[in-house]
Order: sequence, then C-alpha cells, then structure tokens
Amino acid sequence: MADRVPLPGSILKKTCCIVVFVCALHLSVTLVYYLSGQDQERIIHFFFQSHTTSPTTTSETPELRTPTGSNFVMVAPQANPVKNELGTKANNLPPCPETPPRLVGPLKIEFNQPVTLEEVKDQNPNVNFGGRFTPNDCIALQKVAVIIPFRNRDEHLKYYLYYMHPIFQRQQLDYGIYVINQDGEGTFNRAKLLNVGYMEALKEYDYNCFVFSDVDLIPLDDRNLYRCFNQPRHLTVAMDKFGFRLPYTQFFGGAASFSKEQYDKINGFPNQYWGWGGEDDDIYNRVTIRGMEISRPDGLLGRCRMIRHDRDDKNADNPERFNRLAHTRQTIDSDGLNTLTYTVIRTEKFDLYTKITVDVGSPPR
Ligand code: UDH
Ligand code: MN
Repeated sequence: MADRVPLPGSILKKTCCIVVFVCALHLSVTLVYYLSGQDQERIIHFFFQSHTTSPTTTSETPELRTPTGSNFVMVAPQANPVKNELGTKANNLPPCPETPPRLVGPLKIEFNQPVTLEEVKDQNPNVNFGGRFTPNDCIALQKVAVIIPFRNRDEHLKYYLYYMHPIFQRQQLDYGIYVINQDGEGTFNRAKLLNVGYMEALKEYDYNCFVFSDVDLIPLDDRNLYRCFNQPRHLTVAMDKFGFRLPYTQFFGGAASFSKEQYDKINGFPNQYWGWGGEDDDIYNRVTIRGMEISRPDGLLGRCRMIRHDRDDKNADNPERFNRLAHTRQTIDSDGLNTLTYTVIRTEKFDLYTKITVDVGSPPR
C-alpha cells in the first residue's frame, strides 16, 4: 500500500510534544522577565532564604564563629548594604560582618573635660530609651548586655556613656547598658551586683553575651571587641595604671565577657566577696576549674585607661579574700547564680542606660 493514513496515536504524540514545548518556552520567558525585572531580589531571596544562616535562628552560638585569637584585622570600610523596601524589614537584613566596617582603631581618651548627659544624648541619636541599640543596616552577631557594678560614681558613669556608646555602636552590637546600683551604705559587693545584672538583663531581652565592666575603664582601641568569644574573654588586659601590661598572668579584673553558656557553666560569680578584691581571681579560678581558658586581645589592642580615683567608702580591702580564694573548688557549686538572693528596690530607665537599684544584703557576721 502506497499511502499510509497516520495513526491516531502518533498525532496525539506530536500534539503533546508541541504543547510541552510551548509551555516550557512560556515558562522560561516568564522567568527571564522576572529575573531581569525589579522583583529580582524578592525571587532570589525566596529561592535562597532557607540556605542563609541568620544569627537569630541558628543554633550555633555566634561566639563560636568568632575568632578567639588576638589577630584582629582591619578591613577597608564597606558600603552599607543597599536599603530598599525589603531592607527596612529586620528579618531581611544581612548578618553584620565579622569585622565591623566602621571601627577607627586607636582612640584618644581623656577625662579632663567635663561631659553632660545631654551632650552624650545629642551625640548618640540612635541610642534608644534605656540605653538600648540595634544596628539598622544589619543583624548584630550577638545580643550583648553590658553590666556595670555601681554606687556613687555618677561622674565616671558620664564618661563611660560618652566614650562607650559610640564604640559599641561602631562594633555593631545589639546592646543594652545596665547600671546595677547597690542600695544603702553597706559594704560594696561587686561580684554579687554583676550576678544581679545578669539575671535582670535576661528578664528584659534574650541576651546571649554579657560584658561585665567597671564604670571607670575605657578601651583605647575600638578594635578590642566587647562581645563574646569561644572562651571567656578578659577585655582590659593593658591598663594604664599597671603600665599597660597584665599585673600578673591570671589577672582577670576590669572588664570581661561571657556568653550565657560560659556564665552558666561556672554558676555565675561568687556572692560572698564583700569589700575590695579577690572576686576577679575567684572568677578566674571558676573558669579554669570548669575546663575553660581565658581569651584575650593582644597587649596593644587591649590598652585601656582607668579614671583616677581614691578608694570608695565601704569598699575596704576584703581580709577574707585569700582564704576564700583557696577554696573556689569547694564553693563554685554552693555560691553563685544558684544561691543568689536580692531585692530590686527600683528600676529606672534613662535615655542612655537602665539603672537597677538593688538591696544585696550585708556580709554574714
Ligand atoms: N564601684 C562603685 N562604687 C563603689 C565601689 C566600686 O561604683 O563605691 C564599682 C565601680 O564600677 C568600680 C568597680 O566597682 O569601677 C571596681 O571598684 P574600684 O574602681 O574601686 O576598683 P579598683 O581596682 O580599685 O580600681 C583600686 C582602688 C583605688 C585606690 C587608689 C588609691 N590611690
Ligand atoms: Mn577603679
């Protein structure tokens, strides 16, 4: 037979092929059109969203991704990420870079010109009520509560706020400043106030890093990052009053940072050091007893100035400190966060800080 009539099956097959081809063509044209258009970011974001790590959602703590070492590298300032409609939504912001781009390095720190809280406020318009700040162009790597033990040091606090607010902002921290004010005229208890600060700050926000700092210490270089590392961090390693060096290898005084996990691991700080001295060495012991090491910036980046002052009333040398220090191993589990008692007298929110006045009791007789 010369003429074969096409079978109905093969007509169907051809038609199907043409339909599939047209559909594919339509799809790819649509995709190309969208990708080249203004919705590009939205589509890319949609496709890759599940692969990007956000510090707020990852289970890995940010401090574990932060170098322990002292080899800070300054990088050239980067341009701010482009802000668009999407960028204003916090959850669409990129994570802040490991090395904050607007650090300036060595700082001039002096305490001879008086400062007022009004000028500090004017100079820091992005600091929110209560002394809170969050970067607006990226998501901070860590949420840092800055805890300051305090009583009758208002002049020092002004300098602290004057110098530290700009530094913390350049370091792109999501931070809050908490001044823990010991109520009454009893013997001062620095470490217990720090424990109180930890508890109270956590009631307010989901902080994952705690910087504990004396009110009179200011770093001389903003590359000394006041955030958490994969070991507890001693921040004030080269104080002017000690000739810009550690007075002894185990020295842990001044300012230090602990991630929440690190702090919990040592049961916080001791509550039983009344008066001056020893509590910082006890904290050092706690860190080593729990198998951790001290992380530090190098001696140049870790330089800092202390405002000169006389010894305060009710903070005389604690004569018990040497005996207590010999027993940290016995007291670490029986004196600390798990035995902390105190009464908050009042909480005051100021423009540049939150002040919590607390009754910490008095030493046992
Ligand atoms: N603090 C207060 N009020 C006090 C006592 C201590 O706010 O009455 C806080 C404050 O944050 C201070 C920190 O506790 O920075 C540590 O106390 P400190 O500054 O007295 O400790 P430092 O190691 O003591 O600086 C050195 C004593 C200075 C005597 C110098 C005599 N020339
Ligand atoms: Mn001091």
